[in-house]
Order: sequence, then C-alpha cells, then structure tokens
Amino acid sequence: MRTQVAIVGAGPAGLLLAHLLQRAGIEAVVVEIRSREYAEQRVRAGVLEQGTVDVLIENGVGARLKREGLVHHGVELRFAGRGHRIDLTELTGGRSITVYGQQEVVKDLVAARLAAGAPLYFEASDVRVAGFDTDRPRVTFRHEGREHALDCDFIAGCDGFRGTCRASIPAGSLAVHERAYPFAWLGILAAAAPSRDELAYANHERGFALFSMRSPEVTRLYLQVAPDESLDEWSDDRVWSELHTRFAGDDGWQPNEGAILERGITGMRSFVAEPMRHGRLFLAGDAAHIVPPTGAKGLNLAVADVRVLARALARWYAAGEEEGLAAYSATCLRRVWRAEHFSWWMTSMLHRAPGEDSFRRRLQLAQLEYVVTSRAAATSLAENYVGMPFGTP
Ligand code: RFL
Ligand code: PHB
Repeated sequence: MRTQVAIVGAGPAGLLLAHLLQRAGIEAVVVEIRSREYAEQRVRAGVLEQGTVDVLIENGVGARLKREGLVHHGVELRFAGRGHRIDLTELTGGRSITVYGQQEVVKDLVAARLAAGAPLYFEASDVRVAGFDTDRPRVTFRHEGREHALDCDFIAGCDGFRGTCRASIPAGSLAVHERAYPFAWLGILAAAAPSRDELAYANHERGFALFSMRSPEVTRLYLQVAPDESLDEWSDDRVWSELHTRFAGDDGWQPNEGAILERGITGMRSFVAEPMRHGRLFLAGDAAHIVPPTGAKGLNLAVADVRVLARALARWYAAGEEEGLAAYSATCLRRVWRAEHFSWWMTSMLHRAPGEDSFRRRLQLAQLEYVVTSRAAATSLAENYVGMPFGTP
C-alpha cells in the first residue's frame, strides 16, 4: 500500500487532519487501534473555542455542531460562598465558546470520512512507525488478520498521550517538560436538565468542582478527588452530596440530580515534548502535549496543530515549499505554551493542594478576588478561555 500521509490515531487530531488533507487533494490513510464504537463513545472534552468551531464549519463538518452546539457567552467562578460571572463575549470583543461533546465531533468526522469512501482502519494492532529519518517512511500494522505495510511521504503521529509515535522517536531527540498534580477529577454524566445556562468553576474548602453540560437533558459534573481515588468509594449519594456542598452559595443555586449515566476518574498532568517533529514524523495533539482539563484546552490545541500541519503539507505538495513544515513545531509551540500556562494557572487557582498552608490558600482567594473585580484580570482570563485567534500564538 502507498499513500501520501499516513495518520496514526483517529481521535480529533487524526480525523480532522485527514479531512483537511482530503479537501486539499492530498491522500491519507488513518490507522486506529480502537473500534469505531469505542472512539465514538469515549466521553471527554466539551468546550470548543470559537476558532475550533470556525474550522469545523468552514470545512463542511459543522452542520450538526451549528444545530446542536450550545453557544455560551460567560462562565461563573464560585468561591467563598458566592458566584461571579465572567462575561467572555463582552470582554473579548464578541467571542464565545460552544459546548459540544468531543465524541460528537469524532462522530461527525468519522461520518464525513466514510461518506467520502476514504480509508480509515479501526481495530488495527501492532501499529509501528519506521523510516521517518529517511524520505521513505513506513507504517506497518495488522488488520483483520492481515499484515499491512503502508509506504508514505509523511507520518502524522496523532495517537494521543500513550501512543506509539512519540515513543518511537530516538531517546535524546526530544526535550520533555512535565508536571504531575496531586489530585484527579471524578467526572459524571447525569440524566438531568442543566440547572443553569453556563459553566461554573467552584473553589471550595473541600476542593474543586465543575458544572458543565452536554445537552438540554444531560449535565456533566466533575469533583476534585485524590489521584489514587477508587470509583468504588463513590456511591451516587456521596457524589451528589459532595457536589451540593462544593457548589453551595448565597444564591442557593444547585445542580439538578439525575441518574448517573457514566463515571470516570482522570489524572491531571501538564506535558510538552519538543520539537513536535522528527524527520518526516510530525506529532500533533495529545501525542505531543497534555494540559490539565481545567482550562478546556486539550481538544482545541489538537485542532490548532492539525490546522497548521495541513496548511504546511498543502504548500509542500503544491509548490515543494519546505518553510511551513520547517516552522511547524515552533508555530504550534507558541500556542501550546500559552495554553500550558493558562491551564496550569487555572488549575492552581481552583484546586486545593493536599497539605497546603494558609498562605497558599489566602493567595488563591486573593487571586480569585482580583479576577472577578479587575476588568484587566478578567479580560486576561476571558481571552485565554475563548482562545487566541488563529494567526497569533
Ligand atoms: P486522542 O483523542 O487521545 O486520540 C488519539 C487516538 O489514537 C489512538 N491510538 C492509536 N492508534 C493507532 N496506533 C496506536 N499505537 C495508537 N495509540 C493510540 C487512540 O485510541 C485514540 O483514538 O488525542 P487527540 O486526537 O490529540 O485529541 C486530544 C483530546 O482528546 C484531548 O486533548 C481532550 O479530550 C482533553 N480534554 C479537554 N479538551 C478540551 O479542549 N476541552 C475540554 O473541555 C476538555 N475536557 C479533556 C476534558 C480530557 C479529559 N480526559 C478524560 C483526559 C475532560 C476530560 C475528563
Ligand atoms: C466538560 O464539559 O467536559 C468540560 C468543561 C470545561 C472544562 C473541562 C471539561 O474545563
């Protein structure tokens, strides 16, 4: 088999890259280890930046997003028993965010690819990348009992944080910058109508809590828990009671309860491997960088990376231009590091660290107070949260 670009991983990064390349007339083959059902059901991100929404709509995969996505113009910060609204739209000259599940984005992209009859292999195994130090890279894998070898011009490593592509780059060629956090998120999906229209991020004595949603019928909620927490310790009653405690405030607002449809625990990590390229292997999305979810940036960074990569590849195929590919890593890393800082900052401001002293606690509250009372500080949060426009870092 031969193709122009071999794409490893059918998450948002790999699928969107395949779609953008196809629109530019460039052939690609996508190879994914999981099943289609698994990829489409995995509950993860929910907040799309304006730039992410624009890319999906401009490229013809935004019809359902336009119909079903929930456009939000503000978010709330809750602390010391009070809620404070940050008006994202007013503070950013009209920008907003859209709440639309990551698995819905994945479904829309898979449907577009299959409708076009373009190659996408689910449930591949033994996926290996080789030869990316030469101009003849190759991806090998097993599918439905047969061995496949895919020769290509470039490999796109879109296989997430635990994928094979980054791990295949020779040790010593990548610099890794990393931070692990001493807490995790317990997330639930509940069959309950969201009891407010916007997200609420709460910093409570007992830890962080987040109110989000997926649709007019489904609420998404998160609680800060210990990193080694077991789900078995969390009965439905305990989850709801902890959520009610952490969201309590003088306005009396509370999330609605409902049947818990899904639950999971997610560790929190910051991670960047650079450069995001080795020879003819380009890393994109979580394969190259991870942010803690507090800033809602992971999926948006994946989209931004592949947008840069698709353009650079289009210029290489159309005119033999190397400049875009040569600049790929540095271009992406400017945005990545802005998002790394923002995500770390939001995480530090909103979570309780085990054993934290009273000084750190008072600094957190002082920072929150500043963000909700200073227009300059609120604007800084807002412009990062809605996302930097494309063309700036
Ligand atoms: P993905 O989605 O992990 O996709 C990688 C794909 O590669 C496959 N794969 C392989 N395929 C072939 N060969 C191999 N050897 C392979 N190894 C792995 C995997 O099966 C998978 O299908 O990475 P991608 O495309 O870079 O997308 C990144 C996003 O998924 C991630 O950043 C976000 O989900 C992070 N995130 C959030 N991001 C946001 O922008 N907004 C949010 O509100 C937000 N909330 C979240 C989040 C992540 C969370 N979790 C569970 C980590 C909330 C949570 C709870
Ligand atoms: C979500 O809806 O899953 C979500 C929202 C905001 C975040 C993280 C996750 O910061």
